[in-house]
Formats: sequence, C-alpha cells, structure tokens
Amino acid sequence: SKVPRAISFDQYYRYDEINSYLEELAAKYPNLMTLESIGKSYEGRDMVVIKISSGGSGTRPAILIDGGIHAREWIAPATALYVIYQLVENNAANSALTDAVDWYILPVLNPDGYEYSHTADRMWRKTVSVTPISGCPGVDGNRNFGFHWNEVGASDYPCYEDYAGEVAFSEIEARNLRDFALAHKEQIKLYLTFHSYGGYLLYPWGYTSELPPDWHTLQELAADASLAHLNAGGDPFTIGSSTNVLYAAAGGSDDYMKGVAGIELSYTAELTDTYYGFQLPAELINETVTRFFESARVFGSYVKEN
Ligand code: ING
Ligand code: ZN
Repeated sequence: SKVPRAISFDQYYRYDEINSYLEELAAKYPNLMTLESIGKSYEGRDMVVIKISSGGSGTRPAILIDGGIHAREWIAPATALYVIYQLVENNAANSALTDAVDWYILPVLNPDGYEYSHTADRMWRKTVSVTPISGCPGVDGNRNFGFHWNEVGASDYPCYEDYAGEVAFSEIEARNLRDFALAHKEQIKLYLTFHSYGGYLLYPWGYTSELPPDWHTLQELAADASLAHLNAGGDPFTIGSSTNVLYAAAGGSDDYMKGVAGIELSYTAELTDTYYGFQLPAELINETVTRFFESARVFGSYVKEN
C-alpha cells in the first residue's frame, strides 16, 4: 500500500497508511509529537495514541480525543488526523493551542472494524470479536464501557448492531482506552470522541435523562464550539445530553469518562449532516475537517484558560 509522504484530506486512508504517516510525522517533529501503542486490538493491530506536547513534562492540562470506535464512521478518524496535522505540521500558526495544553489523540479506536469496513462490509459498525452466536461477530464499542453498562439503549443479542457485549469491557479496544484514560486522568480535562453522523455535540448522560450538575458549563462550551463551526461555514450543532437530544444509550465512552474517570468535560461529536450518512464522499472531507478544527480550537482555548 502507498505510504503518504504528505497527507491530504481528499481521500480516506487505510489503517497502515494512517500509521505510516503518523510515524513519519513523529520522526520529523520529535520535540512536539510522540507515538505510543496503548495495546493491541483483537486481531493484533497496534492501537496508536499520539501525544502532542511542547513541554511541561506531562503536568499541563490535556485533551483526549478519539475517533473510529464505530468502523463505518470514516470521517471520525479523518477528523482526528486533521487535528494532529494542524497541531503538528502547522504548529507555527497553532502554537497557542499547544503552548500550555497537551493533546492525546487516538485516530482509530477500532482498527479491526475500520479495516473490515474497507475490505468486506462498508456498513460495519462493531468490533470483530467472536461472540456466543457464530455468524454474528462483534460488539458495539460504544455500549461496552463499564458505567451503567447495558441498562438502556443496548442489546443482549450478539446479532444486533448495539450489542453491549457479554460483560462490560469485554472488548480489548475499550479496555485499552479505559486504561490509558485512567492512567492520565489527573491531567485530562476534556474528552472528545468523534462519530458520525447528524450534526450533534452531545454530553452525558446517555444512561439517564437526568442532567449532570455541571450541564450548564457543558452546554455553554458546546455552544461556543458550535458558533465557531458556523462561522467557518458549517452548520450549527444540535447540543444537549445524548438521552435528551438523540436517544438513551448506556455504556458509551463519554459517560464512562465523566462518570468514572472524572473527566468533567466529556463530549461526543456527531460530525456531518444526514444527507450522505456514513458514506460521506471523499470530496467533502476537507471542508468537514477544516470547519471542525475551529470547534477544536474553542475546546483547546477553554482548557488552556480554565
Ligand atoms: N451515535 C452514538 C451511538 O453510540 C451516542 C450516539 C453517543 C449515544 C453517546 C449515547 C451516548 O449510538 C453513533 N452515530 O454512533
Ligand atoms: Zn458512532
């Protein structure tokens, strides 16, 4: 497969291509970016987290971003990759975002599923692990986290798209992210997970219609991020708790990060509108990611200033 010497945002990349690019970037900017495997996926792929830090020895407030927990949502890894690209390759223009804040970015949380969606089934959502029903592999990674696990909006039946798994954290990918987040929880002030589609900025909870005590802060910061997206030519986001503006679903990563890891600012971004659904044409990647970067800027500034 091709190794991208320069990344572009007019095509979707395979998992190996993404990692080749990230390795080249880390080699080129060793004082700004480092690459860490947080463990292997079910099929043995390294799960790569990028750390972007201009100094501070790990004492600065940090933002944790992931994409691609759901295989078919290809714009999610692309957006995570674009944030890396801007913060590292365009650091001269974006140094205000890295001079006091560290960024941990995991572009593809479900690499096995991501590859499967390229090679076998474009509409694959889940992981690819074996389940008790042969012929029905895979768990919904965003129903597998261990906070009010499987209470609502998830299925016990392995053949369903929202199968929660046999137990919480049955999936190695969810465990690897959990362990990474818990190891850095004092440092991480904001968690952002990319999904598609629909144009939402969601905050906890997904397991209940009750709102967290600091929902007003979550709402206001999301409104600022949405305004930046609008000013960049994007649509405003629909903002609210997952249960109240989309649907109830327990076991999501955002609920876990807030409810257990103690990362108070925890968001799910549902990128892009509903017109193309999961199959956003590659020609629309560029405008999608550049617009969202303006929202990412707002999250970065907030963490820096608070
Ligand atoms: N949407 C999310 C899902 O996992 C979500 C929405 C996020 C619900 C967080 C509850 C909690 O179903 C997509 N597109 O996957
Ligand atoms: Zn999703």
